[in-house]
Amino acid sequence: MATKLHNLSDYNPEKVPSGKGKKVGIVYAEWNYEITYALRDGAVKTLLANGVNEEDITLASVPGSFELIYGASQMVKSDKYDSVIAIGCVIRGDTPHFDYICEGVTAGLSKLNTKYDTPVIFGLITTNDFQQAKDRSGGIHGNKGDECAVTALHMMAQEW
Ligand code: DLZ
Repeated sequence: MATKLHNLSDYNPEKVPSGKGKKVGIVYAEWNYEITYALRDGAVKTLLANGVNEEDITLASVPGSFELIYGASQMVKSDKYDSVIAIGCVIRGDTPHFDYICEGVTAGLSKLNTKYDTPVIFGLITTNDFQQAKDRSGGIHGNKGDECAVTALHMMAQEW
């Protein structure tokens, strides 16, 4: 029996708010760069397609996903951005620290969201193997970078 593939990044383009005039910081990890670059590029493409100006998108790289906390924190504290997207990829097979890194990044980014007014979007892919990460970074399950961009657009458009 054929398995129905589900694009996890599916969204209704008619319901995505414009990002015109909005400033977005994207911090991305170099670890598993084949994946994180594809996620970053997906996020940039979707932001541009929805009205964000190229000069209003700032990219910053950090060595690994754990450093996303620091990078996102610096971006948020700078007060230059309307939202910050944090992109990383942790693969279970690669590290016995898998759970520690995932929990650390999740807790660190969550804390920023409750402490500061700039929304931080969670773009950390956590998978069992490389193929699963490929499938979610422009493969059969879409691109989580697109999804992060759409999330950022919604969060920036909302009157809180
Ligand atoms: C050390 C490490 C390992 C083993 N695996 C990953 C990974 O799969 N994905 C990732 O983004 N980073 C990994 N890192 C690096 C850590 O995130 C961090 O850069 C180092 O522990 C230094 O703080």
